[in-house]
Amino acid sequence: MNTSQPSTDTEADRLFAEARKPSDFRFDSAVARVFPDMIRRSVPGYTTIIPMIGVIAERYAQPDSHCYDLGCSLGAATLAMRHGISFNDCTLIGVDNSADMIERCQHYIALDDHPLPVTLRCDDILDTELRDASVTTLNFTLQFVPPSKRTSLLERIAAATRPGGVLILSEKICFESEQEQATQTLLHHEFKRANGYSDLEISQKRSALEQVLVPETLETHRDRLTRAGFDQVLVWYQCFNFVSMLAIKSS
Ligand code: GEK
Repeated sequence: MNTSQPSTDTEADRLFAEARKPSDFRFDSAVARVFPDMIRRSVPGYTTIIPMIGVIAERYAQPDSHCYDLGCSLGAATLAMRHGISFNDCTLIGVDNSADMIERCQHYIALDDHPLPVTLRCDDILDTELRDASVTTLNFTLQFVPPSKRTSLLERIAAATRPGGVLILSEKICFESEQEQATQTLLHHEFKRANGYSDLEISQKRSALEQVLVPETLETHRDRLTRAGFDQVLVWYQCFNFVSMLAIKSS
């Protein structure tokens, strides 16, 4: 399975290296340019989660169904799904509302020679049409959706999912216990330092994300997924304050 993105035309992430005026984080062209380096160095477990999305897609994709990657960015999870899905009549759709991301994503998809067609939509995942789904991925995307809109999105995904289908949901989480919150945050920052980010970069990025990325507890996610219509919710991966869940609709 070759799901790695070509790294030749991506830049190192130095976006927060110099002191800058505080402003909210946006998925613009500057972020799109450095995105593979940024996410690999910032999200513990990302490089494990991506190929496992391919493994999960292989197990749960159903013939003649739709598979979605919602908030696809440059298509890393889309490509993993493409390589995992073994039915050539599946329709694979990547959705992102950042035109800069979709433009670059198109390029990566074109460089990959797998025969399963990929449709990219520059669209808001809150409005985009979802139907007849077997595998849907939200890989670190729901955290950017305003909390008040998360329940209706998950209800729409569950309603669009066939019996036996799944949602893969990866998120940065927070913790009820202040002590655990502090320890997991510290370990995440150690991970970033080990990947070459300075204290200034870590603190400026943290401020930029404060209003934009809203983490919730694992319990909140489990409850919401169950209420939305999924029958089984399990955590298949956790590294510090980053988890990936599998929500399954019974056959
Ligand atoms: C990966 N899944 O590499 N509608 C559409 N797209 C959205 C919305 C929305 N409402 N909100 C945010 N996005 C990818 C990584 S990144 C995670 C996902 C991160 C998009 C946003 O434009 C961005 O491309 C993506 O969700 C989040 O596996 O940067 O930590």
